[in-house]
Amino acid sequence: MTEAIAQPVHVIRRHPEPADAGQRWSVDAVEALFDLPFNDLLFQAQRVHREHFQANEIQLSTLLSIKTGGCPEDCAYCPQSVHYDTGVEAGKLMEVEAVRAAVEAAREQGATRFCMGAAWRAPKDRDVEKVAELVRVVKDAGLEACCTLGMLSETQARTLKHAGLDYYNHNLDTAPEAYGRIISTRDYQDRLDTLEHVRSAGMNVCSGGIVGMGESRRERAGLVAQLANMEPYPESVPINHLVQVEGTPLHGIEALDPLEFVRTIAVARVTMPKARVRLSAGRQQMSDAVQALCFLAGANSIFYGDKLLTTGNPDWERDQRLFTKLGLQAG
Ligand code: SAM
Ligand code: DTB
Ligand code: SF4
Repeated sequence: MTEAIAQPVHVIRRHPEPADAGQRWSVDAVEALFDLPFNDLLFQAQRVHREHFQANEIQLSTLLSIKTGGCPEDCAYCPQSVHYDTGVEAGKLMEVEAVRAAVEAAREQGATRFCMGAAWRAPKDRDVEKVAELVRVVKDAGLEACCTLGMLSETQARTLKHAGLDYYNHNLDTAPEAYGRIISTRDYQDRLDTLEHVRSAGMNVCSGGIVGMGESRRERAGLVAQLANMEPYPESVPINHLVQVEGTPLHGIEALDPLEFVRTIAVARVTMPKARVRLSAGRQQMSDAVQALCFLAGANSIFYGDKLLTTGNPDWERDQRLFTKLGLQAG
């Protein structure tokens, strides 16, 4: 028997040990989780998952792009940036009644959270006032409300909280050392500042990243360590698989091994035991088997509905069939 196999599954500890260091994960410790034998990692993740959640329950969030395209940022993965020719047309902020109809449809299909995304670098104050009205529409329908609008000031975060916004999504996207290869128009600290404003306004934080952008395993570990070391770590952690869109700089790069994606989910689950880990973008390109492994690895939330922001997502019939096959229940 090799030494790696002989090790018990619980040998990976938080580092440095112990005292108040309980909340900190070194990149080395996170990378060591990634390096575990696959079965040991999944066993550990599944055990952590069952300690904190109903094993077969999954949370459903529906996305709506309320303001599409024309974004001045240069995020190399994104079809909505003005820097790339992807065929996505720039639109205006959606009207209240059209949003209300989408919220109703999502509720009828079983979603419990409605997430509104806008292709802004940062909203203007008058944009935030209009979005606050949309948040009230979501809350009146009895759903949890989430927004992702770009960078927020402290005042803007308070305005959205006051309107009833439950979650704000703002992703770190990748590890600090990989970030400069992906985005040049804002820096990592800007993202951390927005998350701080969201937190201090009293909202739940939704923050995660994208994998499959050509990053190394060490960099994936770096992203997870950044998230897990936030105090407190995010309530909701979307793990996106890059959707390669023609016209973006990342189109055509080598695809990530699906099992490495599953490992990323498992490592997020182990390091952030109480977070909702969301199997986010990329499901349309994934087999049922890979998605099943992601759920086994501790993912317990998905985007539900046939569209993400500008790209496709499995339609609800396909998802309902998957839930039936796996015995998963919406919660
Ligand atoms: N414009 C705002 C911002 O970037 O903060 C909010 C909307 S932006 C589209 C939200 C997130 O979607 C990004 O941070 C990124 O993580 C994710 N995303 C965008 N394009 C993607 C793609 N092609 N594949 C996977 N995730 C993507
Ligand atoms: C998140 O982490 N992923 C979602 C949501 N938050 C806003 C967005 C995925 C976008 C995928 C590409 C597109 O559809 O444009
Ligand atoms: Fe703009 Fe957001 Fe896309 Fe970046 S991810 S280009 S900020 S819409």
